[in-house]
Parts: sequence; C-alpha cells; structure tokens
Amino acid sequence: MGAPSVLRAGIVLALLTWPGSPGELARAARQVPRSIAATATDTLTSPPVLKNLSRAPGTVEVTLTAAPSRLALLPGVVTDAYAYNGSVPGPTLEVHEGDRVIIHFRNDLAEPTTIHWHGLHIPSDMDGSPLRPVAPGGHYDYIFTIKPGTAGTYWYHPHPDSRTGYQIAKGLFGAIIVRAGDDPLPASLTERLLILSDNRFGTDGSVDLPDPLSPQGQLDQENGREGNVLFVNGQVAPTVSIRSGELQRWRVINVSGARVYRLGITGHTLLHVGDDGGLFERPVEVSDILVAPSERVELLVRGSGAPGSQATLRTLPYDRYVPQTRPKDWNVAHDLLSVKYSTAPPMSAVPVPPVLRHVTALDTAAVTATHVIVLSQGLINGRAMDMTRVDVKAPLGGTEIWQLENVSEQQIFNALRYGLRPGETPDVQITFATPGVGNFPLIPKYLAPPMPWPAWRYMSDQELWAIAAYLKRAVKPVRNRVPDSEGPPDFWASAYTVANIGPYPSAPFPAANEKLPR
Ligand SMILES: [Cu+2]
Repeated sequence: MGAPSVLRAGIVLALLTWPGSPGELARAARQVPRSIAATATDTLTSPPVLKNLSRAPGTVEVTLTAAPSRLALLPGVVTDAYAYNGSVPGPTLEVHEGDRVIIHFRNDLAEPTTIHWHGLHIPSDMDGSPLRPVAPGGHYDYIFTIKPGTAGTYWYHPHPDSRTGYQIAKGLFGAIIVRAGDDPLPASLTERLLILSDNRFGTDGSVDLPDPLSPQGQLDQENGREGNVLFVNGQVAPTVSIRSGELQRWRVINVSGARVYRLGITGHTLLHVGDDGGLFERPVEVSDILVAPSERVELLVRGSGAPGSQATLRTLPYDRYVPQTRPKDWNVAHDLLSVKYSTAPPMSAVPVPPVLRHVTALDTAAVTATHVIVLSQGLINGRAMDMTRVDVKAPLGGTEIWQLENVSEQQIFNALRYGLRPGETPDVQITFATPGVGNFPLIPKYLAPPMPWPAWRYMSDQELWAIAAYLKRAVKPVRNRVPDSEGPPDFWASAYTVANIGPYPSAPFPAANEKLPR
C-alpha cells in the first residue's frame, strides 16, 4: 500500500517520566494484586481476563475475535452490537513489562477493522492503524514486546479508516493492564478496573448512530457523540464494597466517544497516583479529577466513611461546550457507582509510599526543533489528513518542543490531560526515541485520544488520525505562550530544518496564499 503519511513521522516520544526503580519501594516481581475480583456485596463485575494459551515464561498468547453479537447492553432489551469474544467491554489483556505478546485476531465483522493498542509502545505494523485494515473474514497476528518502564493502564479498540467511532460505539473496546515487576503500591490492595463508557439507544434497543445530516447527527458532530446511558464495565449504576479504613486501587479508563468525566466520590477525597504514563512520582490529593476521552487515571480510594455508610462515585458538571449546543443537563451530576461500606469495624490505615517512582525531566537544552501546531476546524496547520503524505519527520533520539495552538471555538482534549481552551497555547516537549514508522512513544506520559475527540468530531477519522499522529507525541507542557497568533504560523519555514530532520518531500506550508480557516 501507499506511504504511511503522517505515521511515517516515525515519531516516538520520550516523556518526562523515565522510570527509575526506587529500590526501597521495589516489590517482588510479577506479583499480581488481589485484583479486580468482586466481593460478595459487589454488583460491579469486571470483564474476563484473556486466557494465556502459552506456557512459555514471559509470553502471553491470546485469541481475540471481533464479531456481531446480540447482547443485552441495557436490561431487558437486546441490541445488535459488536463484541470482542462476545463481551462488552471486551476481555482484559493483562501482561507484564517485558512480556512477548501474541494476539491471534480474527475479524468476523462484515466490514474491515483493526485493533489499536492504545498507548503501548509498539511497532507501527503491529498497532492496528488505518493503514493495515483486516478484511472481513480475515485475520492478523499482532505480536509485540512490552517495554520495560511502561507499566500502566491502557486500552484497545478498532482503528479502521472512517469507522473507528462507529465500531467503538457498537461495543468494541477493552482494557489493557501492564504490570510492573517493581510496583511500589502494596499488592495487598483491592484493585478495581472501571471502564467508563456512554451510549445512546433507539426505542428498539439499537445503538443510536444517526445520519450525520440529521439534527442529532449534526449535534453529535458539533459536540462529539455523547450518550445518555452511563456504564461502568458495561453496567448501569453498579455497587462496590469497601471497608472503613481500607485503601483500594482503582484503574479508570474513559472509552467514551466524547464525554469528559469529572470524577468525585461524595464525602471523599482521592489520591491521584497515575495517568496514561503509569504511576506519578508522588501521589496528589484531589477532590475530583477530569478524565478526557481515551484517558486513564489511577486512583487510591481511602475508606474514610463510617461502617455501614454509603457514598457515590459521580461525574460532576464540566462545561466543555459552546453555548449554542450545550446539553440541557450539562450542569447536573450523574451517578456512576455506589460505594457501600461494610459494617466491619475500621481497619488500620495502609501507608501510601510518598514516592512512587523516580521521574526525570527531559533535557530542554537538547531541543533539536520547535514546531507550531495549529488546531482548527478539522485541520492541522491548515491541512487535512492525507494518508499518503508525511507531515512531520523527526530525528531519532531528538527532542522537540511543539507549541499547540487551539484556534477553534471549542476545547480540545488532548495529550495534555486537560482541555485546551480556545486561544490557549501550551508548549509540549517531546523526544523521538524509537526507530520505525509511526511508532508510539517510548514512555507515554501523555497520549492523545486518536478518535474520540470532542472538538474534532467534524473530522473524518483520517483527520483525527492526523491529529493523533501529532499529539500522541505531546508530552509535557513547558510553558504557556501568549495566545497572540490566530493566523497561520510560520510552521515549516522556521521549524523544519533540513539539517535537523532531513529532506522533506512536499512543499513547505503554509504557501503564501494559504490561510487558516476561522
Ligand atoms: Cu486509541
């Protein structure tokens, strides 16, 4: 097939986290927490874990099939869905750092699909990009090795050209957990996986995916498609148990197409211990936390309530909308999950390590290039996605600063873990550390959601992929630049230097007569 365009950017980033191993905190290798298991009073269930067919040490070999399924996604109603191995969410892929992973994938859908391993640092031909569709009835073996230092929470989903949002809305998504040999958090903690999704259904139970030209379809494009039914692991308002004084480890993944969650538990604060790039250096105490589409967070939930009491995990109001299309209920909190305290007496507090791992900042003195990335209505630097064109070439091992400018009228949720408000211009710093085409960050401190971008639903998946190709590489806000530029940046002229990056195959942008849309 043709040249992999943007992906050939071959960009891989290194982040601000170079995990060290805080020896004093290191724990026995390959310990798996008492996890993800429900207790007698939990109604929340977890997706099944993919069965490892291999007996070879350090090898995880599994089979995954995407197929149409008729499932009761809503109680009492049968929905024509898509499912991985028959379940929504799909089964969880659990691996350890260093594992060789073999996934025998079969596509039993009537349309092409792929599996994208969101956030994992793997070769591009193994990452299920739109460039490598698996035909209906076809199969593909995804084979990759989990890099050291990449422990964390990830997810997988289809990434075919133009149909990504559709296929995820139909039910194709699942969790990935990469475990560390030296996880600093006690393995004795109850660990929970919370996959947050939303969806909308017709009266006949079908997934509501309206014609893009219909009023609802246009609203979906304007705001991103939000659903009115909120699921946790495919369940509506389930219950989890906790004991007074207990410390629980929650891994949260937002697989929703557009909904931004602002999570809080009534009467509780949360210890935010990790995100897309795994554990932080230090826990951060928060009252609530924003989780954008595709983002993952790790939380420690402390059972500060009294025996027998109850609390609620809710998503709190967050205004990411333009006034004209703001949903009526945007300022209402939605319940996601009940947290029920057992009547057992409080247990003694479990200490949280003050330092989870060592994180080394990137060296800004070694920056090889600075790029201005202007995000506007469906375009990056005025250009639409083209899979045959290469937009960025980056030197292997180089570190670059990318200035992201949002000149659209909406917030853009991206690699930076927060909304990029109109006019906001953070810098991000990236390093290119893995050879190859369209590779993924060596250590993904922040990864962009390739598909479900609230402000970018105007665009085709190809265009979204173009943004992803840029922003997946974004790592660390370096500083905030004065939002002085609303016109086309002097992008290639100043940022692209042959000496640093090598010859570029197409004309510089912008040409004198090109203007960014407003
Ligand atoms: Cu993804």
